[in-house]
Amino acid sequence: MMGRSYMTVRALVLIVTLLVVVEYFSLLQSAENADKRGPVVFKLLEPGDRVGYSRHVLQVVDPAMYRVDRVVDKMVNNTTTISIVIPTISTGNLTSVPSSNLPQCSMIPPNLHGKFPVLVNDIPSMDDMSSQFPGLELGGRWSPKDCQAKHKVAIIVPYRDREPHLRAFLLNIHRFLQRQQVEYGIYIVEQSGNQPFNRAMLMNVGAAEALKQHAYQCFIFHDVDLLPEDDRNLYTCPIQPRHMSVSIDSFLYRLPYDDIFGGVSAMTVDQFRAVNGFSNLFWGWGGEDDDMANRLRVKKLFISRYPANIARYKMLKHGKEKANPERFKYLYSGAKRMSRDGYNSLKYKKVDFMLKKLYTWVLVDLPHLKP
Ligand code: NGS
Repeated sequence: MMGRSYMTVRALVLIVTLLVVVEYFSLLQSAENADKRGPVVFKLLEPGDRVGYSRHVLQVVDPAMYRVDRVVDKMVNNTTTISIVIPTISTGNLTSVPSSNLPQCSMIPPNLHGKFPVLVNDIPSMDDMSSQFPGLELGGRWSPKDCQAKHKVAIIVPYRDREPHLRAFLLNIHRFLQRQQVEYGIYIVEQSGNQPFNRAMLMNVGAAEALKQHAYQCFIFHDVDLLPEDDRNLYTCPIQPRHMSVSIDSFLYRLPYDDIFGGVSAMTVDQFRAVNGFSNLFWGWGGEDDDMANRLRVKKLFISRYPANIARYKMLKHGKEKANPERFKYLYSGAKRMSRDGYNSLKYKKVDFMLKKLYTWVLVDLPHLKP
């Protein structure tokens, strides 16, 4: 009798333990679609480290790193110097009637080259380069002259202190985009000062500034060091958010993990608004793109991709950046915060703004915002 009830208690303890373990793993919502092909490997990923295939970034880190133990109060700069920017997002209509008499551009642009040699040597000065693109309007804007573009795209580039990369980027991207017959503008959003780089916040600023200027339909968020190698990789507005930099030469043209959304990615204005843009809290390298992937999942949006043999990029060489030690904490708690941390809480001080020949330049001071 005693033996039987002892067994029952043991069985109950076992069941409760199992339930706790199951609950714990289900809380790791970001890893919900764990790769079926292999066991989860926990390893701290440093900038530039490459690991085997994983579904989500949280599969390659120690879970202890993303527990929220304490919220560090790092707070706010003098708000009187900061312009609060909560622009109304105008929604472009992809099916709108053309406003000119030109015929609509064809779905498949006629002058594509496919794979083409990316230019990385002997990049001209900005002035010399400008004369290579006589069709550009001020601010690095362009639209096809003999047809009505189907897509109005703002290319948003978070930037600081990489002038040679910027020249190479501009030379390649203008040539590339003009073959694709999209209407576009290039926005270089530069962070002033020496604080850690806040890529995501710069992208929010870029979206706000671009929409103040024109009724863009979508954004392509673009690292300055990535140069597309194949012009069939169309920079059009996506149906579902599109991760564009699928295969990069320095990663041996392999996707590091399935939910990656960094490098180059495209979202419509509506999709961007639905997820409240990017988090403003990621200072330093890493995690902000994974946070966006989580936001997309919460809003039931899916990451789409072109085939890897087309969505190919060359990465320009640069040193490793310092990883943000807090990225896992903010990543793990991101879904809870997304309605109040993002585009609707964005603040920045616009230090300078200029419509240059090859691009629109926005120089900003970014404040630390409350989590
Ligand atoms: C992950 C980062 C992402 C980053 C990706 C690829 O580990 O932000 O590596 O980086 N996530 C975290 O650190 C949480 S790359 O090798 O391209 O520099 O985009």
